[in-house]
Amino acid sequence: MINIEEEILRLIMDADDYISGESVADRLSISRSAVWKHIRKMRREGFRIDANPRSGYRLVSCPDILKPVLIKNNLNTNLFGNDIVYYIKTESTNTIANNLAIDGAEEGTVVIAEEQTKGRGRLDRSWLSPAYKNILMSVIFRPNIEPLKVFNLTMLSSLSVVKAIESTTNIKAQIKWPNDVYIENKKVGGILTELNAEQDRINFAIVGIGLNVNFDSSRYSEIKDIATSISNVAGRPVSRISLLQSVLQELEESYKLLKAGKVDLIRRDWNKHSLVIGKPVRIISFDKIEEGIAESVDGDGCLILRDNMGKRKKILSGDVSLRLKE
Ligand code: BTX
Repeated sequence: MINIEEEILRLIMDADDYISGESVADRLSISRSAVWKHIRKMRREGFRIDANPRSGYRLVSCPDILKPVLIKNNLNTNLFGNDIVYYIKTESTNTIANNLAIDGAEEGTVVIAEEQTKGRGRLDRSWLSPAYKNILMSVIFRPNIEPLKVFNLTMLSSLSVVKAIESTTNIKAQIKWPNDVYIENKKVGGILTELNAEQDRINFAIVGIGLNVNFDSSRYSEIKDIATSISNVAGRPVSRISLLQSVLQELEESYKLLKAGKVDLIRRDWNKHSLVIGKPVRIISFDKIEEGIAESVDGDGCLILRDNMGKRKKILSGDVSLRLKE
């Protein structure tokens, strides 16, 4: 189904200068007054569009909202972001992406929301995010890997987020095993990977990414001591569109490596960005607490912990939380 508003926007975005209302109307087979009605609606959304009775319309500037047409503009990917599904408000982008994937949506489909009413993290935890401030997205993967190797998707996604933050803002970000992104020892983002699989093959996986961009986390008592946002660290607002485009581009690069069997390259890079490797940590699961040094992460995504007796232990990421020891 074509979205007329997005089509109008695409036409005025692609025009170097003014484009006449008549030409927009003709190309979309709608009336000139219908074009004008959509333009007024877009202006209310924050688009600055110059309207000149003789020359037509000219786009002056766009708001930082995550409409697909704005994300696709100058996006250099072949897979990730070909199909973008956009919600102003939804329950959880992971739930929507899961439903779309069950209905056969293509690999690389991205679901984006400005706000979630039931955003979730691991272990039934919730993910907080005010509307229009952050990035809330889910990506459909249909990888040809064994279910046991699904951690590779979490790994390449967290690495992509870190690289996107660095290339767009120059801010150094790190990865806290298994799925969190940190800046200056505070959580700035998280990855939630959910799997639909048979015993020996993956039907699809949904990778949900929550990233705090222009969010004042100090206003949320539940997380104010542990969370930060990119704008907090940068000291200025950051373009969510550029950041999201960069995440998609990085995902595309890393996924190419995964498909080419070069997962070791991804792991090496991921380890370089790790916040925990080499550090004393505490691993908390529902029935016990273990302490030791986080030594490495193996091919299945397990953390290799050297405990205080010098014994190596393999920790599964599934149901544990990791804390860095002071
Ligand atoms: P997690 O389980 O590691 O993190 C959840 C925990 O993080 C919460 O219990 C809370 O303490 C803290 N937290 C909640 N919100 C924030 C925030 N905005 N910033 C920092 N800390 C926070 C991490 O799970 C994975 C989160 C994935 C979220 C995305 S958003 C798009 C997609 N849809 C969806 O429902 N989930 C994913």
